[in-house]
Amino acid sequence: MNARSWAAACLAVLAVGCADATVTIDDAWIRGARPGSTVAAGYCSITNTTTVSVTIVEFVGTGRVEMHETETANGVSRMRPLERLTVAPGQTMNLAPGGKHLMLYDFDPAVDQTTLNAVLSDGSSLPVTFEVRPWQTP
Ligand SMILES: [Cu+2]
Repeated sequence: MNARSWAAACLAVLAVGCADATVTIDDAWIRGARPGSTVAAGYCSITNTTTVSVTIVEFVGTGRVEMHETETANGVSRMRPLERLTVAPGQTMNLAPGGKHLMLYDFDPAVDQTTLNAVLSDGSSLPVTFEVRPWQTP
């Protein structure tokens, strides 16, 4: 890349926010709340496109959002909160049923998509649109 196109690329990155240059978040979906509940779970794939570790410190949405991990010990599975999600250089972290996930409290069951902002440890954030699927989705 020559100097001019490099400068143009940097400007493009600045224009859309630095977070776009550090992680990409794909396949973002939410298993909707059960009838009568306002708690939902969110899943996505987080890919670190850089050569250093990238850490997500929180997801921010309209309700309270926590990062959790499901662990099974002695046949009993329980969830524990995670302070951060750190993705190694070039790696993809999958948030999926039975493992790491987002927990959305005060979730509006009527919406069919919602946007959460992934906040990185450097203070930048990345908006991610989550598609809401029925609560029975496996
Ligand atoms: Cu949970």
